[in-house]
Amino acid sequence: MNNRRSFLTGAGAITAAVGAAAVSRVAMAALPEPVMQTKPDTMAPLVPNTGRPYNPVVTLNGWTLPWRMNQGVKEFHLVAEPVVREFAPGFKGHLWGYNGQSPGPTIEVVEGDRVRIFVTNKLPEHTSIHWHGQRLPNGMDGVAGLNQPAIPAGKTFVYEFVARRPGTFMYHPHADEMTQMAMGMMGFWITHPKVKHPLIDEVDRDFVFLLNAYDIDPGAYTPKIMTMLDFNIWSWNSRVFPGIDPLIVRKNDKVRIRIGNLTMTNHPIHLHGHEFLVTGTDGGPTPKTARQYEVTADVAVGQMRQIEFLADEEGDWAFHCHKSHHTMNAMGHDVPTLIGVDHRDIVKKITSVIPDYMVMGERGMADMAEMDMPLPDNTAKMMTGEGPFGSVEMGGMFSMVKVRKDQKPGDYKDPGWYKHPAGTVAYEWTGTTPNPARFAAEGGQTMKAQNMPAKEVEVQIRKPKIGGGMNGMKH
Ligand SMILES: [Cu+2]
Repeated sequence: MNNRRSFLTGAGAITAAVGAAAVSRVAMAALPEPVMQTKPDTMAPLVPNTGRPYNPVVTLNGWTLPWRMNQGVKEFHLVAEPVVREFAPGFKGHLWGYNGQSPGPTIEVVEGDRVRIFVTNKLPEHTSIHWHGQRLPNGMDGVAGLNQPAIPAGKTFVYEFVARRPGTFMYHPHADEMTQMAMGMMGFWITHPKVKHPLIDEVDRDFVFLLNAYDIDPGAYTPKIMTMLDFNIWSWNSRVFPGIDPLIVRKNDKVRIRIGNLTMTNHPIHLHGHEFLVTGTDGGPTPKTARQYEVTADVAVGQMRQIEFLADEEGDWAFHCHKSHHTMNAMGHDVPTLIGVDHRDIVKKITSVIPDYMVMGERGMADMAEMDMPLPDNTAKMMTGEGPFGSVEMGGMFSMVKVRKDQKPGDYKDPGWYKHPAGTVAYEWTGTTPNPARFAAEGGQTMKAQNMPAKEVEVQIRKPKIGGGMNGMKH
């Protein structure tokens, strides 16, 4: 990431885009030039060079939107538009987003700032932006039909308000919300405190990302927008592991991570190796007396959680959603559990008719990570990510916090894999392995070995459903 630190000077990655034909050039001339981002990389923090100073955040696989000061007003320009987002190498989605990416850029302001946001709509339908969690005049709240007319395709609207309270917020459309959020329209908003706040600590690293989810069939590019529950792409900032960057910190850094949830279900976010405090929610900083140490924080739908910890243990620490299906990539869910079923004979028979037939899961699903099975184009492997000891067998909402004592302050460059001191890695026992006495006392093995004679196998027949919707038939 280090070589991208120069992005403020416009080196390569960021380009100013000319307004689409749909927006009148005269109107565009008065607007701040929209800044676009075409890469899914984690950009260096945007250090403010105008306006009030603050300690900037790092958006995981994202960036902060530059602004211009106009007579004391901080002006931003968001462009709602179709985008192509790389979820992970080899897997791209055709999404809707802002300024070239989904999610949109993070907006960072300071408590008390007067903010003016130009929103240009380059979508094929109307939109609006709701500034989730903010105190603002009712007419700026962005609910189309209720607080304002929707922004028609091709038009630009202006939102203007004072960022009244410090905290972590989100933005998203409030017009055809189901479609537009399913397509990836959302972003983060940070209001930094103007002066030292008794409940907001200074930290060394401050990361932000959104939890989002998509339903994209293997081989397809566009999310299905009607899906309510059975999503198959569980992402952080529209990236899936191993496409999600690790969070790089220096040993003994105070670290803050702000997580917002704009999916349709809750996500228990779990950090290994450290305990954290939940220091803030959508409602603002958490009172100190209400904070308790946790290793998992549930982030419910529409919520934001801000966690803080001292990164005082070196290593590569897993950091992920604890719903195990959310750390997998695209998969079908209508798959029977076949663990323990020896179906070699059946496979032989089927492959004589269907040569590509594949059996999944007779020893669990871990084989899926190693198997080089043919996937449709544009499909992320279900479980993947190569670690120093083999496949990590994860996808979706998974990353790592990499804690290193020799990481330089402010350096976010990936240091590679942790080098474990000798004698500190779990190892294979090569001595004798007597049967546990407990099992013997119970009268023998509770789990019999493989290769049992067929006659001892008790087979549960899976009966076909009769006549479709007769769910009651299932046992
Ligand atoms: Cu989850």
